[in-house]
Amino acid sequence: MFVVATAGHVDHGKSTLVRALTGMEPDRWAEERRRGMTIDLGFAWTTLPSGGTVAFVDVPGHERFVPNMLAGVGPVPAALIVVAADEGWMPQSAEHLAALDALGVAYGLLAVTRADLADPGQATARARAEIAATSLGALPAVAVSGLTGAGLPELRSALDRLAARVPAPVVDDPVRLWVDRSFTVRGSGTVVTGTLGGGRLRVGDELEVAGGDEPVRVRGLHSLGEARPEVTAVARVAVNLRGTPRDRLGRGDALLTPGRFHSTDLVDVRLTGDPAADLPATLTLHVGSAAVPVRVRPLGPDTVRLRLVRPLPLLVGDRALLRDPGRHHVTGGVRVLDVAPPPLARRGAAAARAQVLAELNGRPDLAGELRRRRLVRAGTLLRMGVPVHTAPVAGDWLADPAHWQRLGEQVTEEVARYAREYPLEPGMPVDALRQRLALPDRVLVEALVRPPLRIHAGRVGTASVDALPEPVARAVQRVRAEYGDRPFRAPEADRLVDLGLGPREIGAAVRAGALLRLADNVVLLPDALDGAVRVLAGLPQPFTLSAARQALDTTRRVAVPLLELLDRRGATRRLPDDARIVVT
Ligand SMILES: Nc1nc2c(ncn2[C@@H]2O[C@H](COP(=O)(O)OP(=O)(O)OP(=O)(O)O)[C@@H](O)[C@H]2O)c(=O)[nH]1
Ligand SMILES: [Mg+2]
Repeated sequence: MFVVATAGHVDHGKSTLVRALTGMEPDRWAEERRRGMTIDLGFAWTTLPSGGTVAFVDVPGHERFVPNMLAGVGPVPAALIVVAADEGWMPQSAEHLAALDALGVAYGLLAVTRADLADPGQATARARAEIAATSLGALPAVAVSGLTGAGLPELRSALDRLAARVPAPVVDDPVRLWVDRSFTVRGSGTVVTGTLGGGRLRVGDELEVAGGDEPVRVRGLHSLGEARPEVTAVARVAVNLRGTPRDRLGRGDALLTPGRFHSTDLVDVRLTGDPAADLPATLTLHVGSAAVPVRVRPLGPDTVRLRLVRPLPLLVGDRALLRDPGRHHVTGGVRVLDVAPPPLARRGAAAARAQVLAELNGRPDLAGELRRRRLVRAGTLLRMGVPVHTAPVAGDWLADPAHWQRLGEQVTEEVARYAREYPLEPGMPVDALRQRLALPDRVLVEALVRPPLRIHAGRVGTASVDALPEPVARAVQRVRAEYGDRPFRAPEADRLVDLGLGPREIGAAVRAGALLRLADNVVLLPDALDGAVRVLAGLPQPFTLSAARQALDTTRRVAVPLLELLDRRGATRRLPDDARIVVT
């Protein structure tokens, strides 16, 4: 289906033309028919000579109803610009064209109506000149009369040619259906309508409502007045929703593919067209069928930050427009550059941000996003509209390659520094390392630890036992063989010498997590700590040093530093009378 929105000044014959082409009444309301004026959007469709279908979104031309007009054209990729031969170019001809230009609409057709009342030549020439300067470029023009029907066959053929030029939508895209109308049908519940610009909808689909937290389910679909099991973009569609309260949804809301959009109230954008130097501080942002007041903070020469009064599901690259409702004036177009911009708290942050934005063009750019965000979840980028085609470094985390390499180097440095500061400990706790590197997720630490580093019992050590120099590994094995059944007896100093375990060898074994150093020349096997806690927990609490020594079957030389280490680890607590308890 080809969807086209009308545009043009009040009374120039838009609805008459749609009626003449389709035989349907676009002015749905009695008040519209009584006043002979379109107030809100109208919908009609017909078959073209090629056999294809064209659906019209007919908009009001009166200046008071420009917001309604914008809700209609927002999601529509093509425009039928209507100018009356007898009246020529008028203020809302210009304002509607400015809106189409701001939204970047690139496909259109000019219909010069009421050609039975005046020669269409002058109106055509002026309109074509005005339009040529916009995103629509040079447009084909057809002179018509809605009254006599003159020119309608030519217009139908021109619509066919236009439909053939409009690029095919991406049907795998996630759905973002901007609601332009909602009503209730007795017995069926809530129905919303909109122009489906990409993706497909099926009966039974689960969708999200932007800003809502409960999913909704598609109970039925209609397109062109018929029930359908599935509707593929581009299409006008009516969606019957299950379990949705009637007043929950209205114009400006959006139905979304779950998990694919993130609603944001802060965006950095580029102004398109001729941005005024003195932009008002508050304007209305029109995007899709939504209209939301925004506060404008200028950043660079053509970039601003917008704070929305209510969040919208926006993507990088979205086109939107800013309008000054007080002055009835389209201020300009915007292209969304960033939907999750950093706060500007520090001095100079705004100027630095302006420099970053100067480099952005609104085309989703994975490498650039990674460079700026350094670490980001794949799902977060997807919800910004940035396609992800690189493998995550851990979990669903993506990393800027240079940053990731720096982090890897920092891991080595931090673990070595920790080993120097706490030589008695078998490595740096993973969480301490995570905090030190300010990493948001533990899986990132785990992915950054590479041989010869390894994680053992929640700590990152500089080497594994296997990586110990051969003589040291052998000496550790012998300690294990000799002391395995007396885990709290430490080898005496001369026995350590016999085993070849001098201070350097012990240091290496400790860093590898193969030995636990309690004091100079006092080492135990690393699992002794847990064993000691188990034994001590079996004592009547609190217990004295002497009771602990006996229970552990060891000497003061081991018991004193062992208990002190357990105190530091929080496994035991020393009471004022020097007795201790096991902390459970
Ligand atoms: N003679 C003549 N009259 C026309 C033609 N097209 C529209 N009209 C008349 O012009 C008036 C306005 O037509 P509409 O179709 O309502 O105009 P519109 O552009 O839809 O107006 P809004 O929706 O209010 O912006 C009506 O009285 C129509 O009968 C035409 O081709 N020839
Ligand atoms: Mg009308």
